[in-house]
Amino acid sequence: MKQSIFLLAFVFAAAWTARADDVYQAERSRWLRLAEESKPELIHSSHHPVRVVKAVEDKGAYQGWRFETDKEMTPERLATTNFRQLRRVTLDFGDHLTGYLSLSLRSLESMMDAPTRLKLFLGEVPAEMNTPLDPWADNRLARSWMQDEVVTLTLSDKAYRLDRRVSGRYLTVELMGSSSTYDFALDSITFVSETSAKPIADDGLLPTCPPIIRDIDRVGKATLRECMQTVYEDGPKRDRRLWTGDMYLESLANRYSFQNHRLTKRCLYLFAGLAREDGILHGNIFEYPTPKPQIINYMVSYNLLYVMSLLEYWRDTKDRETVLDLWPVALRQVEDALRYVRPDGIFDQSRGSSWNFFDWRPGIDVAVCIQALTIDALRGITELGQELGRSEDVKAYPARAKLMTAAARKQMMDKKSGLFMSGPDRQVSVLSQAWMIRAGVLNRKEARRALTAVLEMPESLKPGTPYATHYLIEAMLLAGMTDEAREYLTDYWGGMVQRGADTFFEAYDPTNDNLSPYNFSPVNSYCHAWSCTPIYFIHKYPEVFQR
Ligand code: RAM
Repeated sequence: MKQSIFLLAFVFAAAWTARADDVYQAERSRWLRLAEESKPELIHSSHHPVRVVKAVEDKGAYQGWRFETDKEMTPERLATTNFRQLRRVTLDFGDHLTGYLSLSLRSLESMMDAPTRLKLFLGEVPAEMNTPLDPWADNRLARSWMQDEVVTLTLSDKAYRLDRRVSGRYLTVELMGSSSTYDFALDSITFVSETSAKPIADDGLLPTCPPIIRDIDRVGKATLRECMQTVYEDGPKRDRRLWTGDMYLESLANRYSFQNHRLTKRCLYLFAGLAREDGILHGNIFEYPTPKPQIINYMVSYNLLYVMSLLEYWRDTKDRETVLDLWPVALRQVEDALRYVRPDGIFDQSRGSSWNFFDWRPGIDVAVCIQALTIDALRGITELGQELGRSEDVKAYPARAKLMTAAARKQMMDKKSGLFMSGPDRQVSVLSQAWMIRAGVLNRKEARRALTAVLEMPESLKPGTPYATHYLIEAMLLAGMTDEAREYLTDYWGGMVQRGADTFFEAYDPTNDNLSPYNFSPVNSYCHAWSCTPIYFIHKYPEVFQR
């Protein structure tokens, strides 16, 4: 008895201390309620296959595979064809969709006297559906991200809905087992798609806009539409979660397209409501069954982009109430970043365990990038503080930014070439220059010189994702390299369009089709939020991209 009272007291005390240490204790549940209240309605629409296709291995096609129309079969004919004999078919829905798949088995003159087992495989791009998946190597992401499902249907003439939300354009159905006397056809193949992005009537482009830019804008919007669910997802096939870095870019593209600022508000509140007890944010969040953070991802780089997202949300909405409400969260992230900054003004990554993500390019050194982003966030939060009437909270930051700027120039920049060199091996990457330009550490002339040189250097590390490329384009525009920015954007994102992209890919390198952060390109996401940002550039700078 005595022992259990003691235990109870201990548990109570522990819980109390935990709560007392929770810096957002008073706000957490309200923040999560506000997030819930800003949850958008999903808009549903039904789709049916537009054609039956055949896979063709073709060295000239993206990743070596393409689909061509099957001349002998159509979706209509499929509905009366005996699938017991056909056994396998690939269908094309004509567009990238996210949602739920259903179908039924239609009896053709005989009765279903045994269950029917099918394999359904939904994919985003042709190669994904034509590359053997097994054996699945240990160093890859989970095998179960692949959307191949074995299902057993026990009733004929009744719609079967696949439980799992899927995302893609192509569907292969394969017969795995059925009664040898049961003749049936695949019928009512339907994809009910969902998104929270309301259709936009006008593409908002000038009549002078070149066709390739129109295409890039259209594919960018399709990408964002697919990722705009009840949060800004990163990829609707994979990873289906909210990441700060992706949210930041999606919210910029949202400004020039769907303009759903309530969704941004929801995401900002979700991050805040699920922050650690010491006030630091988690890099990503799962929404279902109830919102939860993935606690392994402590990312100062992404936390600083939360600050920048709040600034952009302010610019979009002037919603003082929300921004002031989340102001302590923004300040806390900046304070945490400053914990890494040595007295000499250098961000020292060894002072903590942050994963400072900037690109998936193998071997990228991010010391320069995180230095630059911290400077940028100091400027961003100072601007926001001043606009909110919170100058007092940010009064120390301009001097910190100045110190970090001087330190970057002194310790990270090579005087002769004018290039930033990152880490102990003095790595020269495009991204280091891009982030320093964004942070305003280089003037226009220096910026132009650095970018021109680094892009020409064969040995410099180039961006490996559209995420990283976004910051390169931004830097080019800041450096006044408008022709170069237009050309790069057109080549890079236009390259994906020319390779058949319905939506923009998570990882893309025009020189390496099979580039994959996960050592296996089929598990890449081919509709990835962070890749939709040409929308932002095309509409923000019409004089550069639309004339
Ligand atoms: C991947 C996803 C996501 C990104 C993180 C850092 O898992 O592509 O979009 O933000 O990495």
